Parts: sequence; C-alpha cells; structure tokens
Amino acid sequence: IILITGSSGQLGTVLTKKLQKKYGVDNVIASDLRYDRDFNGQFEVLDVSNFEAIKAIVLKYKITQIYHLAAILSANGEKAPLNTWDINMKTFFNVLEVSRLYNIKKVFFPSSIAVFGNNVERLNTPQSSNLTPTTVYGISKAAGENWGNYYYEKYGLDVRSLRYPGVIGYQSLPGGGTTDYAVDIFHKAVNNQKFECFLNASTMLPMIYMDDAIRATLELMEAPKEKITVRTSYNIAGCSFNPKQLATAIKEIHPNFEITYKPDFRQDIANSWPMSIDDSDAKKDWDWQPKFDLKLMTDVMLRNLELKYNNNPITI
Ligand code: VAH
Repeated sequence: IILITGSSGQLGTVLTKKLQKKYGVDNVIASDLRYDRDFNGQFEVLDVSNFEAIKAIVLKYKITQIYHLAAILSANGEKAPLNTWDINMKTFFNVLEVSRLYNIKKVFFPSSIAVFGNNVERLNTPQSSNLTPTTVYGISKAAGENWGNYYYEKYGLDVRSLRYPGVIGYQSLPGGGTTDYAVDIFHKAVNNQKFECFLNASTMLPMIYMDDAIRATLELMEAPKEKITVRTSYNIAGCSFNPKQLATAIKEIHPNFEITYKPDFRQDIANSWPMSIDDSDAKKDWDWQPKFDLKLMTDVMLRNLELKYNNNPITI
C-alpha cells in the first residue's frame, strides 16, 4: 500500500492518478494539508510535520511505500528561509523515521536541480558535482539527499531519489518555484493573453515534460535494487530551453502570442542553476530515456489546454 504526501501539488496530482491506475485505487492513499473535493480515491488530511499523524496513517493502512512530495519550493522558500528549512526537513525526517520504525519497504524523495549552485559546470552538469545550493529549498534538498543515503547505509532503508528539472504539465499548476513561468506561459497563450515573464529571454534551464517526469519516477522505483548505484539522488534531464525559445515554439501554433520580460528576484535563483544536466548514470543504471523535446512538449501542452479552456480540439 502506497502513501503519497503532497498529493494535491503539481507532481502529486498526476503521480497519484498514475499510481492508482497501476496499483489499483485501493492500494493508494493520497494525503495533503487540505482535502480536495474533486479528488477520486482514498484521501487523508495529513500534516507530515506531525510525526504521530503520519504514524497513525502508516499503521491504519499498513503502508509499505511512501512517496514524499510535500515541500516548499525555491521561490516561495526564500520568503521565509528558516521556516522553509524547518518544514522541508521536519517532514522528511518524519517520513524516514516512520519508515525505519514501521517496516516501510521503499521511500521516494524528490530532489531538484536546485541542489547545484555556482561551483558546477553549467552545461551538462555532472552527477558528482560539488553542491553549493543558493536557496534554502536547494539546501534542504541537498541535505535530504544525504539523509536518504544515510538511512540506506545505516538502516538499509530503500530510499530512492531524482533531481528533477522544472516540471511542465497541463494537469496542475506549480506552486512557488523558479521554473513556474514555463507552465504559466501556456495558460496565457491559450487564453490569448500577453505573458510577462519573470526571467529574461536568454535564461536557459533544464526542464522535463510531466509524462517523462512521472515515468522516470516509476522506472526508478521499479528498478531492481542492485541496479541502483546512486543513493543520494539521480540527475535526470528532459530538454533545456530559454523563455525566448519557448515563446518561439508557442508562436508556431499561436502566431499572435506576445511575451515581455520583467525579471524579478527569481532571476538570481535561475542564474545560479545549471543550463543542462548530464543524466548518464540514470541512463546506464535503469535505462532512463526522455521522450519529449521542446516541440513535442509544446504541442501536447497547447492541445490539452485548448481542450480544457476552450473545448477546442486543435490540429497540429
Ligand atoms: C522550483 N520547480 O522551481 C522547482 C524545481 C528545478 C526547480 O525544483 O523550485
């Protein structure tokens, strides 16, 4: 039985459905701070920073796997640094401890390309780079990776992790990250609105389309244990682009789309992150291969959002 924390978030929304489909609705328990009325399936209101609360759910449902997606993201995290550290770490410690004590078989911990800072190769950033994150979010992810590794080494807990690039999907909205522009832009485009981008035109960042991100997660979690050689967190890559290239891809389909640029504090965060990622360990260990490039991702995003907002099936 699988427990997902942060199930109403950007990744959680889609991952929950995928896990329900794969393992059956009865075998997936979704949880978040608030109940979402539109949710179909088994749901528990859970504040993961409360150890007794997560323990009660683990015992009630005899949970065997935890996907711990609850966290405060990079941009929001900078508004209250110490609080972000407390929440991101406390929740993960509770997950690790409940897993160690109550016989959880596997734990998934999402890390991020935000673990990298200014001391790395910005192009094709290697797996084994020196981590000097510039945001509290990044610091909490870098620490979390090492704690996952520690629980694996010390207690044999099977913790697995990916360093996600910015995730782009039509099903859900991101909450308070630096890569959010790459989702927001599509919503503006299909509603024929101008888009003001909070990063400048040439800010290249690693991104990944939702389907690829979810598939990478499931492939990692299903890989035989002996294939997992990285116990901190695996680099994974989808495609890299900057706001200008994304706007150009959107204009191919929406020629009247307009973008302007007004960088804010998130520009500094983006400037400290890699432009592209070397994911050769994931490729070697569990045959990772992304499927969506910029063009394919743009087509699928626009097609699905046209249907959602305008009930308009566009042919591309
Ligand atoms: C953020 N989307 O912007 C997240 C992510 C790669 C960045 O971890 O904070």
